[in-house]
Amino acid sequence: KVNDGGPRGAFVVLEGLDRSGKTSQSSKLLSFLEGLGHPTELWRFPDRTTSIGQMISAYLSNQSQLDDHTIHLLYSANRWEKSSLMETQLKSGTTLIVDRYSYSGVAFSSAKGLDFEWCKAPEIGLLAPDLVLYLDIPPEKAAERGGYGGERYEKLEFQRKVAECYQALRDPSWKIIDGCQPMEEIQKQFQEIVLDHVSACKKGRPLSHLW
Ligand code: FDM
Repeated sequence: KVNDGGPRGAFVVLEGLDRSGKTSQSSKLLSFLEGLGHPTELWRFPDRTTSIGQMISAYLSNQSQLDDHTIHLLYSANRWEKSSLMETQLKSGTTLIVDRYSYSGVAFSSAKGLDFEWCKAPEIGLLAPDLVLYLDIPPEKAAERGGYGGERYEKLEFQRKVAECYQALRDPSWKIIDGCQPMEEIQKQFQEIVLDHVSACKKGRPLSHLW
């Protein structure tokens, strides 16, 4: 059913460590695509607006404690609860720029020591992005940018482990962009790559599933 290959919006995911610049770059991408007249929405995970998202938010701000497996499954459930809307939007021709997805899910939980394959399992069957843009920045550089807030994972030691886990997840289709370049430079590179995918999806490209 999903695999009909008709014209649709592109599903673009931005990944990277905390403070790598994903959030600024994703809003820039949104205005760029909108400016060209492409219907586009900016999404992010965790989506803190749902009731599952509120549980995640409370956990991240240390207002609640949850077992590592439990929080992992909540993150995954938070993606599953949005997945049919995601499919509808893509099929209606809307491009989705998504700030974090299953890759964050696996990288952050396996950085805590959970089994890598176990972490991947609940993501099986979710829509696969057309493009993963990885903003590559050394954990030390990210920490120097300051503004590591008080959230649970915003600690240098932990971010180092997350970087290693992202490394293990990377596949050759990912676009790795040097996150230490000036913002405008990154923006230009993003724009070019994303436009290619928007055009390809507009012509028709089947949706696929993880992993
Ligand atoms: N995070 C995010 C996870 O641990 N698993 C996930 O599946 C996702 C989507 O949540 F530290 C972590 C990554 C980050 C935190 O993300 C909140 P934002 O981008 O700072 O809201």
